[in-house]
Amino acid sequence: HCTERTFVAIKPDGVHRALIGRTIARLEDKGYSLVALKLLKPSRTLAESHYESLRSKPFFDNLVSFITSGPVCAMVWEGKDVVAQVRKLIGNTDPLSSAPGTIRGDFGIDIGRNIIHGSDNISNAEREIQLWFHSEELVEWNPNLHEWIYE
Ligand code: YYY
Ligand code: MG
Repeated sequence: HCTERTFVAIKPDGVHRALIGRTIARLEDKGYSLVALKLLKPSRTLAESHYESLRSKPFFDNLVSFITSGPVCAMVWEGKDVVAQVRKLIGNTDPLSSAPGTIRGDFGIDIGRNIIHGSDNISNAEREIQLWFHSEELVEWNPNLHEWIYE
């Protein structure tokens, strides 16, 4: 089966607002499988490397302070087209533009409190998974539902 993987993180606002369960349910409902999961307070080094491409942006320091305030629920999800599909389920970066039915469209208002992160392409997904997880933390398993989700 397809083993494309993506990195997803429920940010501190999503954790404080008790949205972990509902967020996970949406990805499970779609048919994706969880490969790894942990709750942590990310270090500044981790948060800065995670968002390194945004280092020059005016919102970078606020973003890093916010993410390091924790807790963050870090996850790896697996399945066909999971990187692009999770981005669709999450919705546009600014909740003003994210469609109702998406996680950010349904649960967020401000861009700096948009609940959840999902990798934006396959190579960033690989980079972020390596950054947040040790390889032993990634669990290989074959969900029994697969024959009913994939043709
Ligand atoms: O990938 P995504 O999270 O949708 O957006 P990015 O452009 O990678 O920005 C990461 C993160 O930064 C975004 O989720 C919120 C925050 N941010 C912000 O606070 N203000 C902006 N103008 C743009 C992004
Ligand atoms: Mg991004």
